[in-house]
Amino acid sequence: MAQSETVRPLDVVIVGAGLGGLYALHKLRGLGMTVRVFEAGSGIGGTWFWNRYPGARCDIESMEYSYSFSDELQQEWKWPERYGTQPEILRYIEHVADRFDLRRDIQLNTRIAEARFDPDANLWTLRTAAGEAVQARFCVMATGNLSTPRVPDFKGIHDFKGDWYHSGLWPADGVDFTGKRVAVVGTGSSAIQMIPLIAQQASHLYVFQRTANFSLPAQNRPMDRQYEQSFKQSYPQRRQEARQTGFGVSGYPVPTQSALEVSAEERRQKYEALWARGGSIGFLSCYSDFLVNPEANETAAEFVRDKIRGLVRDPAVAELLTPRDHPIGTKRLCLDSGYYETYNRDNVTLVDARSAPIQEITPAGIRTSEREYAVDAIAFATGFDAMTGALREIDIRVEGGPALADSWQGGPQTYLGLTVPGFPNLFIITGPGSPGVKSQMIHSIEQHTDWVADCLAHLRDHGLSRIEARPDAGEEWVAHVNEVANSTLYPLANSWYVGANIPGKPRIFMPYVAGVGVYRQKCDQVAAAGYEGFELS
Ligand code: N01
Repeated sequence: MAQSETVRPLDVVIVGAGLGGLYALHKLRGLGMTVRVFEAGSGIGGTWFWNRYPGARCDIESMEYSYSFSDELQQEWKWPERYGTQPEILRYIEHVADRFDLRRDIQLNTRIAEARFDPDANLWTLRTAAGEAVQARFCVMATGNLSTPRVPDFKGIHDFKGDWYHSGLWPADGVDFTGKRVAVVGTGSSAIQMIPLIAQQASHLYVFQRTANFSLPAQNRPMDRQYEQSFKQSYPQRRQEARQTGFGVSGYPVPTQSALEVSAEERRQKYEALWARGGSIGFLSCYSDFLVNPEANETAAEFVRDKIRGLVRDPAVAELLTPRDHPIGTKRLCLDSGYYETYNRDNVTLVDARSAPIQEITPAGIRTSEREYAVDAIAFATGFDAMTGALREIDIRVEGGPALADSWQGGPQTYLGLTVPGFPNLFIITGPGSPGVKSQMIHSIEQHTDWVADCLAHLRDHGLSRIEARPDAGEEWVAHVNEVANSTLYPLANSWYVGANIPGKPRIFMPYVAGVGVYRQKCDQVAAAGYEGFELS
């Protein structure tokens, strides 16, 4: 049900019905605002709707990776495992939508193609790909950071006689690889999760690895009910604690000790304990200089390399799987369940796509510069046009002005990662320039949305209808984001954080990595100072 332009404008239009869009709908509706959500997919859930590949699972523990806004919700929901699987998280999201009666304001199967701001009327008009229009005073982009899947532009892909898939566009009914010769292209988080499971079905699995990645054991297990109960009892303190951390996860305070202050034996014991505990946040939060000092970082990198050598029987395969081109943690750390051990199977071959790159897809399979691999199916786990892809796909502009995509040619320009100078009344949830992707996402979604809601309530209470980030505030913020990133090891990695996986994308480190606690303080200070850095009218 789209509105015609003559219908009374909404207060807020939200693009995207993932975890971000759903919470924004709930929160803004709670302020008495008229809100409508447009979602391209045929169902809600965003990331968890699209990424249905085998083994898809969250890498943050379920007890943390959940909404905190309703204590009833977090008390009543029962997570069956330590880490949520894709179907389980989607079931949770569906439950939230029903429990808070969200569906009546969500329009599915509707891709937003265009957003125009009329500076005289202070109104956004959004147009769907089907040409319908809706008007709203404010627009919230909850379009996600990993929502524009990227299949490399391989020659011959359309002539491939078998079936091919992308991890982020996986068929809802699943894929049966039993008895098939399968290729997985990529060795990022998605590939590392799907490879052990596909290996169990395929007659032969070829993994095309261009860059070896660090992966840590998830140590997944059924939920310990006593642990769950004690977690639920301490939720208020846990959530509060998470807000002051680096990554938005409780139990991992900002570290103060240097890795180089302690003996090699003490470090090794700590890394062993973290390995046994499972998860990535423990490593990322273990020492103050882990992500800052190459020497400190190398101690952990070498520990993990040793583990790889211990897990993979064939020394040549182990060597190929050993990452050496980036400090550990500067690319998203992968979590796995039996990833390295999978290479001990007779039906699995690791293909070095660095020394012999993929040249083309043939009707029968994949040809590298060395030889052709005949396969029946290809799973591309080749990532996303991250952080800016979904926003750039929408033609967003102020009437008569440049498109957002054009004004971001040199990299995303935001103020606080929440707003864009030159684009009034537009908000982004977990956007570039915010800590979103470097945090427990639901934590950041809630913090960003709460900030936006407070801002809209402030405007309403003061009889204002427009907010716009000042250009100088945006420039200072982007410089600050870069300065913080450049004081760390993050920019050394060719990651999607710097857009390295998209040819031609400017190399800018996009997330804000001062930690969610510091970021929250900055956002709160801006609001407390009467929305410093913004023009309000
Ligand atoms: O994508 P990626 P992803 N030839 O960009 C390779 C989140 N996530 O979908 O490194 C050969 O990390 C590419 O190689 P290289 C998480 O934040 C979370 O796996 O560019 N290979 C790389 O190996 C994650 O970081 C979870 O040399 C090519 C891979 O494809 C983010 O999503 C699970 C190639 C892409 O890796 C993205 O992860 C899944 C080519 N032409 C995802 N082009 C959890 O919560 C690309 N590659 C656990």
